[in-house]
Amino acid sequence: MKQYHELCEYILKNGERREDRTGVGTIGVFGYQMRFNLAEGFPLLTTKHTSFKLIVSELLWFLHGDTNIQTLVRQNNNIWNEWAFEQWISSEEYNGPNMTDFGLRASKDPDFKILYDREMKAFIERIKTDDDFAKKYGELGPVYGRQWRSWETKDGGSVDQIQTVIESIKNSPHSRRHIVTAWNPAEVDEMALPPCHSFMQFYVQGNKLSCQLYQRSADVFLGVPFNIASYALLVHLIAKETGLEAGDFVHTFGDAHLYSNHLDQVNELLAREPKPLPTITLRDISIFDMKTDDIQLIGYESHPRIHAEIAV
Ligand code: THF
Repeated sequence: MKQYHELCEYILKNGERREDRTGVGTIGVFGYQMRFNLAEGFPLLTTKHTSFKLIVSELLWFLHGDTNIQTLVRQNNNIWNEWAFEQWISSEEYNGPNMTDFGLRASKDPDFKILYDREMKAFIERIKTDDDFAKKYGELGPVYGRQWRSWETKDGGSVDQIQTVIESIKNSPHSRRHIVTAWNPAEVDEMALPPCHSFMQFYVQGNKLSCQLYQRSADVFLGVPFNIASYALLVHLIAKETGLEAGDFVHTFGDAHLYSNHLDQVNELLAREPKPLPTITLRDISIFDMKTDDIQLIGYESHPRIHAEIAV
């Protein structure tokens, strides 16, 4: 995936140092665009192992309108744990050791990291097994799933943006209003994390369905490989539901950054030779009924995973 390597190289060359919310520090640029022709293969990064299973379970979680991490952790998907944990440790009910700034402290203090790992493990175990606890502390607020499937309206009703966009693609392919937005200004404050991939538009030309995403903030080493594959898969799913072929995925960025503790890893990745892209197959059922096993990745060959710490 030349496009991803070029993005990393562009930031290494042009990125400027910035302090950020997490305290880790980044180098970043503002404004960048990549394009993936999905007929050339499925854009799952080959220069480090990237878990397709995690990408599928997260996307189906969004598509099912779910906003509680219980569903994810029961499928061993732990990518949203930190944001639920943050809410738990700042609640009245939490009376364990002080976990303020756990992400930053765990990366600097090995003794604290042991303590943190233990608390996190106990938290996730409780989310998995205790439904009442999960209802309260596994909930991330009105994040992607809620906005995509049931954006709340003034009169107390709701808008299913995904269903609506599927209908508009089918009924009026050349419309310039095939929009889904997760950015709901009235509810941003209630979300554990305001949506990073915030706004998408679909586009039909001939029998090809394309999609452009506006991503306001992008963690290029950890998040972006997931984000590319996730939206590429979404294009395949919506194309299937509307009887079209997958066209281009256009990925547009606001603040695209590399965290300062990911730079060695980026250079290691850039030194690797890309391998041919895999493909995917979908079971012939409605995308709303799909489970993880209905989406198969074929012929994925990759270099080994490169570990990096997530900034919280
Ligand atoms: N916050 C930050 N700082 N970066 C992000 O990429 C990000 N996301 C989501 C929400 N907040 C974010 C969560 N997505 C991983 C990947 C995607 C994530 C979160 C974490 C991650 O750690 N990936 C590891 C593998 C993890 C595993 O195997 O369990 C990796 O090596 O790829 C972007 O939308």
